[in-house]
Amino acid sequence: MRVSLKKGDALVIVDLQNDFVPGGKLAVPQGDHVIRPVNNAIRIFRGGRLPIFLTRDWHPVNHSSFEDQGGPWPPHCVQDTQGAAFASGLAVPEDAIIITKGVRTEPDEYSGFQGTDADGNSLDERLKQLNVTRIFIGGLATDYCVLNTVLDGLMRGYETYVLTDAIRAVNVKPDDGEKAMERMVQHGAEPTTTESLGV
Ligand code: VGL
Ligand code: ZN
Repeated sequence: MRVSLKKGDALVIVDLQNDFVPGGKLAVPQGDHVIRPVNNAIRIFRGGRLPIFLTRDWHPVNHSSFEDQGGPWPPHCVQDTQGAAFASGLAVPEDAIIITKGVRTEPDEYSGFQGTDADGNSLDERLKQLNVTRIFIGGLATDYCVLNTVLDGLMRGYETYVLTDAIRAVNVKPDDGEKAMERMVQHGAEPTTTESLGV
């Protein structure tokens, strides 16, 4: 089914950073496969002069989610390292709004709605300033930051679309990604693909 983009729509790309793609510290299997569809979505949103948000995981070296601090993950996305930079090949628009999260030692922040822009505005504040009512979400990882960003978006009343060709799961348990997708849909998310988008 085609989705016609219009004023009030925004693209939100979650944590598409070097450490989450193969070769990175916390590589999501096939995480690099989302770069092409995400770039496709970026091109379409740019064509429609619609806002583009990029969230990033941006941890201090002693973040509470790291194994050496008793957390579940190997150290990843440490502030100002190459691993925390946006994935090579991602077509980051100059005017993209960067939302940074996980900056404090704790707690863990899986949702883009817990992050802020360079001026300290939250994602929700920025979306409201731009009169956004529908958000289109892609990025990494399906079973963590994408899941939590989508659920928060729905809870805050945004019509929320999941770009299924532009997400991949960590799958600590093999069906985590599938279960995350089911949860998002149960809460009202609408699955679509970058190929279905047009302005
Ligand atoms: C993420 C694990 C730890 C994510 C971030 O972006 O999905 N996952 N930190
Ligand atoms: Zn993290």
